[in-house]
Amino acid sequence: MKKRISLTQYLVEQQRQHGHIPGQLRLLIEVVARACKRISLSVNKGALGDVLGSADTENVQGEVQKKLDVIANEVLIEANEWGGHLAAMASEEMEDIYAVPNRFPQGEYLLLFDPLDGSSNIDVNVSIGTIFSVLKKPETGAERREPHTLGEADFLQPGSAQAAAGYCVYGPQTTLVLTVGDGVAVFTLDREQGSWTLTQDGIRIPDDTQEFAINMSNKRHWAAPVTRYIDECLAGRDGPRGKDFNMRWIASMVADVHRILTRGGVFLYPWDKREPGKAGKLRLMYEANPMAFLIEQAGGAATDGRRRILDIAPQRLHERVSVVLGSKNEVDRATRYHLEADANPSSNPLPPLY
Ligand code: P6P
Repeated sequence: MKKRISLTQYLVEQQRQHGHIPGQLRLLIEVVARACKRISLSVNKGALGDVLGSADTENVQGEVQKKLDVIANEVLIEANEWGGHLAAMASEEMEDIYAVPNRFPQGEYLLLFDPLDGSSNIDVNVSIGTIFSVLKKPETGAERREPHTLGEADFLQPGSAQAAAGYCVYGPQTTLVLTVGDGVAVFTLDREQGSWTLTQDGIRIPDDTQEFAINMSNKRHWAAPVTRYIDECLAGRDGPRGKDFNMRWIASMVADVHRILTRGGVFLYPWDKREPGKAGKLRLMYEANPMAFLIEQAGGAATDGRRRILDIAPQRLHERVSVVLGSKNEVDRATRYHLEADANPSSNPLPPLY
């Protein structure tokens, strides 16, 4: 019987080998993992737990919240606010940052999350998930004189500054996927033990793929480089790509990204003409950045069609971004098509660089 390694043992051994996981970060990751276990219990109850349907409230994005969106957000806040590892949190479901209350000790980290991504799939029993990103609280000279009042600006760090990132997929299995900057590891929830068990480590995404993920119903709204890239995939072996492609679209980013981490592929959620002032649908800070960190740590690539996602300097906490991520050679090709179109603006009025 192969010895199973727990999440805690993995984190301790990673710290011994690479020194990337100080005590507060290890505690943070373990607390988030415990919160995901708690969320999984609510998700798995479904109709038996009165957790389906709408909460009849709206979030900062103007989206109607599902009951489970609100539950997952509360679970993450309550689990993380008292431990002394965090200074503040930010969530897709909350307009402003949540500073750790004064009655608790402040820690060195900032936690950002989409508590329940893909919630349109909740009521139809399709995989959904929690996405999280960890940043260091910025050092400020003021801290030496008086406690620094944390604000949104403290969160506005590029994705390359992340100390850790991960997601939990609530699907046929409940899996936690994590990186602290030394590769990508997968933990499966052992419901009998109630523990996270390492089931994959050192994930590698193939550089090439024959599978793309995009919401095809938006095709008429895309910019030309996206249309060019997808049309070539659809042309198959008789077209310029010389091979057939398959398509998958789960409409849960965590599920689509998990498939890509597991077997390769390319995921696109690009800018489109419906709302020209909006860079894309997905949020930079707590969707694109953590997923880009994971994808790059697994040997893949992630851009906004032009720039490396992790290099983007955020301007607002809830800002949106176009996303092209997955198998490196496909992301490079789609990105090249955008840059070629930029070089010939007459060929296609592209969105301004955000
Ligand atoms: P569409 C879920 O709402 C989400 O934010 C991502 O998880 C997912 O990839 C995308 O939106 C799905 O968008 O337009 O297909 O419903």
